[in-house]
Amino acid sequence: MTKAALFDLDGVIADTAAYHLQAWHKLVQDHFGLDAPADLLAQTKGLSRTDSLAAILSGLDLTVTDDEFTQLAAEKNALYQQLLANLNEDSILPGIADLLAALRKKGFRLALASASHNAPLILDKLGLSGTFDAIADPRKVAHGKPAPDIFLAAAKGVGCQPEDCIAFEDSAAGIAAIKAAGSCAVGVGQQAARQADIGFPDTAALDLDQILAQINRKKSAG
Ligand code: B16
Ligand code: MG
Repeated sequence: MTKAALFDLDGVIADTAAYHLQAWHKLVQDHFGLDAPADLLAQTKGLSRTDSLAAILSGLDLTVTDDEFTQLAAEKNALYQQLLANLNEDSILPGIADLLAALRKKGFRLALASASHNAPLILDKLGLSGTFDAIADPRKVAHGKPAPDIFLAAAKGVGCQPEDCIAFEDSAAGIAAIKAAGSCAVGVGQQAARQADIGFPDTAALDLDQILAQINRKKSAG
Protein backbone atom coordinates (compact mmCIF):
# COMPACT_ATOMS: atom_id res chain seq x y z
CA MET A 1 0.00 0.00 0.00
CA THR A 2 1.32 3.45 -0.91
CA LYS A 3 1.85 5.37 2.32
CA ALA A 4 4.22 8.27 1.71
CA ALA A 5 5.01 10.90 -0.90
CA LEU A 6 8.60 12.05 -1.48
CA PHE A 7 9.17 15.42 -3.10
CA ASP A 8 11.95 16.99 -5.05
CA LEU A 9 12.07 20.75 -4.40
CA ASP A 10 13.64 22.76 -7.23
CA GLY A 11 11.37 22.48 -10.25
CA VAL A 12 8.59 20.60 -8.44
CA ILE A 13 7.58 22.66 -5.42
CA ALA A 14 9.05 25.98 -6.58
CA ASP A 15 10.41 27.30 -9.87
CA THR A 16 13.89 27.71 -8.39
CA ALA A 17 15.32 25.55 -11.21
CA ALA A 18 15.29 28.71 -13.34
CA TYR A 19 17.32 30.57 -10.66
CA HIS A 20 19.96 27.81 -10.65
CA LEU A 21 20.33 28.16 -14.42
CA GLN A 22 20.59 31.96 -14.22
CA ALA A 23 23.23 31.76 -11.48
CA TRP A 24 25.35 29.21 -13.40
CA HIS A 25 25.07 31.29 -16.59
CA LYS A 26 26.27 34.46 -14.84
CA LEU A 27 29.10 32.64 -13.07
CA VAL A 28 30.47 31.26 -16.34
CA GLN A 29 30.11 34.62 -18.07
CA ASP A 30 31.80 36.57 -15.24
CA HIS A 31 34.73 34.17 -14.88
CA PHE A 32 35.36 32.82 -18.34
CA GLY A 33 33.59 35.31 -20.65
CA LEU A 34 31.61 32.42 -22.12
CA ASP A 35 27.92 31.93 -22.86
CA ALA A 36 27.16 28.48 -21.40
CA PRO A 37 24.74 26.70 -23.77
CA ALA A 38 21.26 26.13 -22.36
CA ASP A 39 21.40 22.38 -23.05
CA LEU A 40 24.62 22.04 -21.03
CA LEU A 41 23.14 23.95 -18.09
CA ALA A 42 19.93 21.88 -18.31
CA GLN A 43 21.99 18.73 -17.69
CA THR A 44 22.74 20.00 -14.15
CA LYS A 45 19.07 19.71 -13.09
CA GLY A 46 18.90 17.57 -9.96
CA LEU A 47 22.71 17.25 -9.64
CA SER A 48 24.48 18.47 -6.51
CA ARG A 49 26.23 21.86 -6.65
CA THR A 50 29.68 20.28 -7.04
CA ASP A 51 28.55 17.67 -9.58
CA SER A 52 26.87 20.50 -11.54
CA LEU A 53 30.04 22.62 -11.56
CA ALA A 54 32.15 19.64 -12.63
CA ALA A 55 29.72 18.90 -15.48
CA ILE A 56 29.71 22.54 -16.67
CA LEU A 57 33.53 22.86 -16.59
CA SER A 58 33.95 19.57 -18.42
CA GLY A 59 31.29 20.52 -20.99
CA LEU A 60 33.16 23.76 -21.71
CA ASP A 61 36.60 22.09 -21.68
CA LEU A 62 37.75 24.24 -18.76
CA THR A 63 40.20 23.17 -16.05
CA VAL A 64 40.52 24.87 -12.65
CA THR A 65 42.52 24.21 -9.46
CA ASP A 66 40.81 22.70 -6.39
CA ASP A 67 40.81 26.12 -4.69
CA GLU A 68 39.26 27.78 -7.75
CA PHE A 69 36.63 25.02 -7.87
CA THR A 70 35.67 25.65 -4.22
CA GLN A 71 35.59 29.41 -4.84
CA LEU A 72 33.42 29.04 -7.97
CA ALA A 73 30.93 26.80 -6.13
CA ALA A 74 30.68 29.33 -3.28
CA GLU A 75 30.23 32.20 -5.71
CA LYS A 76 27.47 30.36 -7.61
CA ASN A 77 25.66 29.82 -4.33
CA ALA A 78 25.95 33.52 -3.45
CA LEU A 79 24.46 34.44 -6.86
CA TYR A 80 21.70 31.85 -6.36
CA GLN A 81 20.90 33.11 -2.87
CA GLN A 82 20.54 36.67 -4.23
CA LEU A 83 17.87 35.35 -6.60
CA LEU A 84 16.17 33.44 -3.76
CA ALA A 85 15.47 36.81 -2.12
CA ASN A 86 12.60 37.11 -4.66
CA LEU A 87 10.83 33.97 -3.35
CA ASN A 88 7.60 34.10 -1.38
CA GLU A 89 4.41 32.05 -0.93
CA ASP A 90 3.32 32.93 -4.47
CA SER A 91 6.40 31.13 -5.81
CA ILE A 92 4.92 27.70 -5.01
CA LEU A 93 4.27 26.11 -8.41
CA PRO A 94 0.63 25.76 -9.57
CA GLY A 95 -1.18 22.68 -8.24
CA ILE A 96 1.38 21.87 -5.54
CA ALA A 97 -0.48 23.33 -2.54
CA ASP A 98 -3.62 21.38 -3.55
CA LEU A 99 -1.61 18.19 -4.10
CA LEU A 100 0.05 18.46 -0.68
CA ALA A 101 -3.35 19.02 0.96
CA ALA A 102 -4.92 16.08 -0.93
CA LEU A 103 -2.07 13.77 0.10
CA ARG A 104 -2.42 14.82 3.73
CA LYS A 105 -6.17 14.25 3.61
CA LYS A 106 -5.57 10.70 2.42
CA GLY A 107 -3.16 10.09 5.31
CA PHE A 108 0.12 10.15 3.36
CA ARG A 109 3.33 11.00 5.16
CA LEU A 110 5.32 13.70 3.35
CA ALA A 111 9.10 13.90 2.95
CA LEU A 112 11.48 16.16 1.06
CA ALA A 113 14.19 14.57 -1.10
CA SER A 114 16.06 17.55 -2.53
CA ALA A 115 19.73 17.74 -3.47
CA SER A 116 19.75 21.37 -2.37
CA HIS A 117 21.62 22.56 0.70
CA ASN A 118 19.34 25.61 0.51
CA ALA A 119 16.14 23.56 0.99
CA PRO A 120 15.34 24.72 4.57
CA LEU A 121 15.78 28.38 3.53
CA ILE A 122 13.55 27.90 0.46
CA LEU A 123 10.80 26.10 2.42
CA ASP A 124 10.84 28.94 4.92
CA LYS A 125 10.41 31.56 2.18
CA LEU A 126 7.56 29.54 0.65
CA GLY A 127 5.81 29.27 4.04
CA LEU A 128 6.15 25.44 3.90
CA SER A 129 8.56 24.89 6.79
CA GLY A 130 6.13 22.82 8.83
CA THR A 131 4.69 20.88 5.90
CA PHE A 132 7.04 17.88 5.68
CA ASP A 133 7.32 15.10 8.25
CA ALA A 134 10.95 14.58 7.25
CA ILE A 135 13.57 16.46 5.25
CA ALA A 136 16.38 14.24 3.99
CA ASP A 137 19.73 15.98 4.42
CA PRO A 138 21.82 15.89 1.20
CA ARG A 139 24.98 16.48 3.29
CA LYS A 140 24.43 13.12 4.98
CA VAL A 141 24.05 10.90 1.91
CA ALA A 142 27.04 9.32 0.19
CA HIS A 143 25.91 9.81 -3.42
CA GLY A 144 23.80 12.46 -5.13
CA LYS A 145 21.09 11.85 -7.76
CA PRO A 146 21.01 9.75 -9.98
CA ALA A 147 22.01 7.46 -7.06
CA PRO A 148 18.98 6.51 -4.93
CA ASP A 149 20.45 7.68 -1.59
CA ILE A 150 18.39 10.86 -1.00
CA PHE A 151 15.09 9.08 -1.78
CA LEU A 152 16.05 6.14 0.46
CA ALA A 153 16.86 8.61 3.25
CA ALA A 154 13.53 10.43 2.73
CA ALA A 155 11.55 7.15 2.85
CA LYS A 156 13.42 6.12 5.99
CA GLY A 157 12.71 9.54 7.51
CA VAL A 158 8.98 8.84 7.35
CA GLY A 159 9.37 5.18 8.38
CA CYS A 160 8.28 3.71 5.02
CA GLN A 161 9.72 1.16 2.64
CA PRO A 162 10.69 2.81 -0.68
CA GLU A 163 8.25 0.47 -2.49
CA ASP A 164 5.45 2.08 -0.49
CA CYS A 165 6.31 5.61 -1.68
CA ILE A 166 5.45 7.75 -4.67
CA ALA A 167 8.06 10.35 -5.55
CA PHE A 168 7.77 13.54 -7.59
CA GLU A 169 10.64 14.83 -9.76
CA ASP A 170 11.42 17.20 -12.64
CA SER A 171 14.91 15.97 -13.57
CA ALA A 172 16.26 12.95 -15.45
CA ALA A 173 18.81 12.35 -12.67
CA GLY A 174 15.98 12.44 -10.11
CA ILE A 175 13.77 10.00 -12.00
CA ALA A 176 16.72 7.59 -12.25
CA ALA A 177 17.28 7.99 -8.50
CA ILE A 178 13.62 7.22 -7.69
CA LYS A 179 13.62 4.14 -9.90
CA ALA A 180 16.88 2.92 -8.34
CA ALA A 181 15.29 3.40 -4.90
CA GLY A 182 12.33 1.25 -5.95
CA SER A 183 9.62 3.90 -5.52
CA CYS A 184 6.98 4.90 -8.07
CA ALA A 185 8.33 7.83 -10.13
CA VAL A 186 5.99 10.67 -11.06
CA GLY A 187 7.68 12.95 -13.61
CA VAL A 188 6.83 16.60 -14.13
CA GLY A 189 7.77 18.33 -17.38
CA GLN A 190 8.45 16.91 -20.83
CA GLN A 191 11.70 15.03 -20.26
CA ALA A 192 10.96 13.70 -16.76
CA ALA A 193 7.42 12.69 -17.81
CA ARG A 194 8.84 10.51 -20.59
CA GLN A 195 11.23 8.70 -18.25
CA ALA A 196 8.89 8.33 -15.25
CA ASP A 197 6.34 5.62 -14.40
CA ILE A 198 3.61 8.27 -14.59
CA GLY A 199 4.13 11.63 -16.30
CA PHE A 200 2.52 15.07 -16.35
CA PRO A 201 3.43 18.03 -18.59
CA ASP A 202 3.61 20.43 -15.63
CA THR A 203 2.72 20.70 -11.93
CA ALA A 204 -0.70 22.20 -12.68
CA ALA A 205 -1.68 18.93 -14.38
CA LEU A 206 -0.76 16.71 -11.40
CA ASP A 207 -3.78 14.60 -10.45
CA LEU A 208 -3.58 12.44 -7.31
CA ASP A 209 -6.62 10.29 -8.12
CA GLN A 210 -5.16 9.49 -11.53
CA ILE A 211 -1.78 8.60 -9.99
CA LEU A 212 -3.33 6.31 -7.36
CA ALA A 213 -5.63 4.65 -9.93
CA GLN A 214 -2.64 3.95 -12.18
CA ILE A 215 -0.62 2.49 -9.27
CA ASN A 216 -3.54 0.23 -8.35
CA ARG A 217 -3.96 -0.90 -11.96
CA LYS A 218 -0.24 -1.77 -12.17
CA LYS A 219 -0.41 -3.67 -8.87
CA SER A 220 -3.43 -5.73 -9.87
CA ALA A 221 -1.88 -6.42 -13.30
CA GLY A 222 1.20 -7.94 -11.83
P1 B16 B 1 22.20 23.86 -3.95
P2 B16 B 1 16.40 19.44 -6.32
C1 B16 B 1 18.79 20.50 -6.89
O1 B16 B 1 17.56 20.56 -6.20
C2 B16 B 1 18.73 21.32 -8.17
O2 B16 B 1 17.87 20.68 -9.11
C3 B16 B 1 20.12 21.43 -8.78
O3 B16 B 1 20.04 22.29 -9.91
C4 B16 B 1 21.09 22.00 -7.75
O4 B16 B 1 22.40 22.02 -8.27
C5 B16 B 1 21.05 21.13 -6.47
O5 B16 B 1 19.71 21.08 -5.98
C6 B16 B 1 21.94 21.65 -5.39
O6 B16 B 1 21.41 22.88 -4.93
O7 B16 B 1 23.30 24.49 -4.71
O8 B16 B 1 21.12 24.83 -3.52
O9 B16 B 1 22.71 23.01 -2.80
O10 B16 B 1 15.91 19.54 -7.73
O11 B16 B 1 17.05 18.11 -5.96
O12 B16 B 1 15.38 19.90 -5.31
MG1 MG C 1 14.32 19.27 -9.23
